Amino acid sequence: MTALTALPAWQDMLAQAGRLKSIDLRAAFAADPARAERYSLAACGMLLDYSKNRIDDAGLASLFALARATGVEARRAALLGGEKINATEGRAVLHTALRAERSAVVEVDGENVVPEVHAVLDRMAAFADGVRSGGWKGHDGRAITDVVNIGIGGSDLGPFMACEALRDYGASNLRMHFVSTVDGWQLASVLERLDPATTLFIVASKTFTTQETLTNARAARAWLVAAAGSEAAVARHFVAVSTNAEAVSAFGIDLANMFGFWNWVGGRYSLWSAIGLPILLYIGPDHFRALQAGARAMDRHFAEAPLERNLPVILALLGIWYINGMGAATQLISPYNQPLHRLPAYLQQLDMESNGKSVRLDGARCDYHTGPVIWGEPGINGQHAYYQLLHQGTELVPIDFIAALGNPRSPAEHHTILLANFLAQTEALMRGKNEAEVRAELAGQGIKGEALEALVPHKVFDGNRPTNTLLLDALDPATLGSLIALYEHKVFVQGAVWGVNSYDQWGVELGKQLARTIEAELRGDAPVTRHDASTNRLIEYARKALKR
Ligand code: G6Q
Repeated sequence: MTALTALPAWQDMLAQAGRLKSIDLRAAFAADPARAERYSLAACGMLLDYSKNRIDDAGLASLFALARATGVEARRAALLGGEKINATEGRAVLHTALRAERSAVVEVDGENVVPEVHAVLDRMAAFADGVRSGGWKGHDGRAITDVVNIGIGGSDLGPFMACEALRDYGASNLRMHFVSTVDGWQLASVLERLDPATTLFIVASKTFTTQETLTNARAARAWLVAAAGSEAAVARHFVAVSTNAEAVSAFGIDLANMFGFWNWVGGRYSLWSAIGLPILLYIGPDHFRALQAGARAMDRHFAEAPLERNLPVILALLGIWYINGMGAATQLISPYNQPLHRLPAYLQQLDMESNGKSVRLDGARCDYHTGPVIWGEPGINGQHAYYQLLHQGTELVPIDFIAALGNPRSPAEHHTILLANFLAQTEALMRGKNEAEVRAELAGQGIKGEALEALVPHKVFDGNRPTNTLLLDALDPATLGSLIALYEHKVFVQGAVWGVNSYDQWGVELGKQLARTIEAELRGDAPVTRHDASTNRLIEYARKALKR
């Protein structure tokens, strides 16, 4: 037994979940007219209705008791106080300091980091003003029309997601592009549409050693220099975002064009830092500040609201309820607003890289499940694709339904249909359709006898499929900031209960190490023998194609 599974609070939570696994939610709503109100919570420009979950007061109480027994509150204080809670890397975890007010004090090793955070933000804002107004000129004196962010993982997903989500706030004179993969197809397909003289590249890499990013950055620089006819053009068309000034300099980017951040910013938590430069360029400094203010509001809510009225805590505990108490292996993120189409991918990294761990901070192996598989697409497309499984499949899939009420660019005709579907799905998943209802419906269609009986089992919906409904007042910078921070803190709380380090990612290292060896073998001619038979053979097979 680990320190977690030995806890009476853990055992109690499991027992409660066992009791509520087969709750009849329809009956629960009928018996308690206040259920929806009691299990709803509004804060930071959003309403969470979590009443369509397999919960009751005693079940929830067991979850809050578990959070207290696992020291979530003390760990939250350690996170927000700048303690080095990323123990395996000896680092503080301070994305909250990146959005702290100018007057705030957040210390790392006895030093207040807030002034340097704001110094970089001010430089970013000044740079963005220049690019957005056309004051920053390309090498031939023309203004920038296209910005290409070259980065991967945490240096891509957040900025890409936020720029898409906030398209309604984007500068009309700037087009944003994101190049992440080392598949040269992606860079080529972006560059073929661009004019080098009006293109700005942001090379975004915390370490500035990431192979994919540097390979793309070198290719982009060669493309620019070939077109401009001079290396001097690099200074007008390349900026870097990194913690590694030496490597930025060695790459040939003037440090005057570098925006820094710090090792206490994790990649997947970095969009608030200089990694957010594409967002700031696109939506402008004021909207970027609003994005940060929204996150800060959620930070405050997370820090101050009692656990029982705390949005990230509730979302986190409901996740644990299904993963550990009811055997769910996945969590679907179902945003209905099209601009949120990259949110599932963003949350996939945030959650899976943070809590996809099987060893506890104390070094013991987890004897319980941790982070789920996060997946998703815009929900309305999902309805016409995989929702079949959600309604009638054998897997239990908890779902977060997310929609913004305000949607100025979508005509009322469209938005009403969108919201009707959004609301209908959570109702359908909760209430299902029982045999009696199916029989009555079929009879009403004139079907009877054997034909009716044969159809009945196929048309039954079990219901009791759990969903959270998150209604955003609007899809604006502040609410998006709050939404992102909500999930950041949700992931934190789950990691705290599970006792894992949510802030390292050693699991991405092994593949990178092996790729270096294989790259050399693909380029060479010697027989490949050092791997297993499968890998040896596949390398030689691929090598033949590369050499053709
Ligand atoms: C995020 C991860 C990872 C990282 C990328 C890019 O938490 O650490 O996704 O962001 O590997 O790393 P660089 O920014 O160093 O290029």
